[in-house]
Amino acid sequence: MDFARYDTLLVEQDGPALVVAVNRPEAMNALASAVVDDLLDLTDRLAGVGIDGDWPLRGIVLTGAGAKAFVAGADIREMNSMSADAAEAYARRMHSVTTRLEALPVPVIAAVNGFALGGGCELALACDFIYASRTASFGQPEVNLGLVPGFGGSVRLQQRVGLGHARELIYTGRRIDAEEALRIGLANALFDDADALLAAAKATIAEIAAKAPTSVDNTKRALNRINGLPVAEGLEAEVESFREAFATEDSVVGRSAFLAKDTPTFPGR
Ligand code: CO8
Repeated sequence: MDFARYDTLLVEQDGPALVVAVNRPEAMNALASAVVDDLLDLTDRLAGVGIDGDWPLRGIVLTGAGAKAFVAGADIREMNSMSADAAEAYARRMHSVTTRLEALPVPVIAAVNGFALGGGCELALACDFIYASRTASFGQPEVNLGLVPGFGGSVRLQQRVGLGHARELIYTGRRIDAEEALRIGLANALFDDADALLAAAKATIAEIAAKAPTSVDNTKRALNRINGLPVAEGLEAEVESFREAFATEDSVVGRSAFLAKDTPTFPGR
């Protein structure tokens, strides 16, 4: 697949991982419309690849180019001349990007290597989980601009860190450092520098690449669907996903390999 077409993204395949970096370091990788367009195009094309696609894609690492920022939010310069209608359209387009990331059949890891603010924090939250460098910082600073989270933060931040922490972050606009992000469960793990961060994210994708592709796809869909459901409905959804897993060749291969004391080679079907 040709990834050279993007002006605002750097896309590089590395084994089973696709590393995608938002590439506007001069503007702290802010999400100008051109970035949103490129992310929409990329996520649309990736949706068509799937686990049986053109290459054995097993995970995506989303990061920011340069030494300072993951993504410092929506592009404030561009937003400054937007009407409310244009702002709504902008937010809806970003919602499409984030829901497409969640719908991909492979995990997406946010590798947060600097500022993840506003829409940047919201983009990271749409990834399956977040790894961060020790210099990363996070926040929802919309209150400083007379705005509110518009790229999914009102929903996903409380799901990730609980309502209390989400309220505090959104009402104060406070920036928190990587240690605090780790403490409240926003980041899963911290790494000493950007290189170690990327290496860890790729290593996790390589670890997942050895597992049954259909299990990972199935679980990702199930976890997203079950999130926030009442227990009884969640259990029902889990039963459906468990039943679906049983109908896969991967599950036949996995169970047989265990009983034969073999290492399974999963077909991804
Ligand atoms: N948009 C546009 N340009 C930006 C942004 C941004 N979000 N962030 C930084 N830049 C630009 C700066 O303007 C500056 O440009 P220039 O060199 O041309 O002056 C360049 O990047 C470097 O930035 P700084 O000089 O400010 O660098 P510092 O190291 O001093 O500070 C910070 C870095 C802390 C990241 C600082 O730039 C900052 O606070 N940025 C704004 C962060 C922010 O408020 N983000 C939230 C935006 S609102 C949002 O995301 C809501 C999403 C929902 C929208 C709903 C639809 C409308």
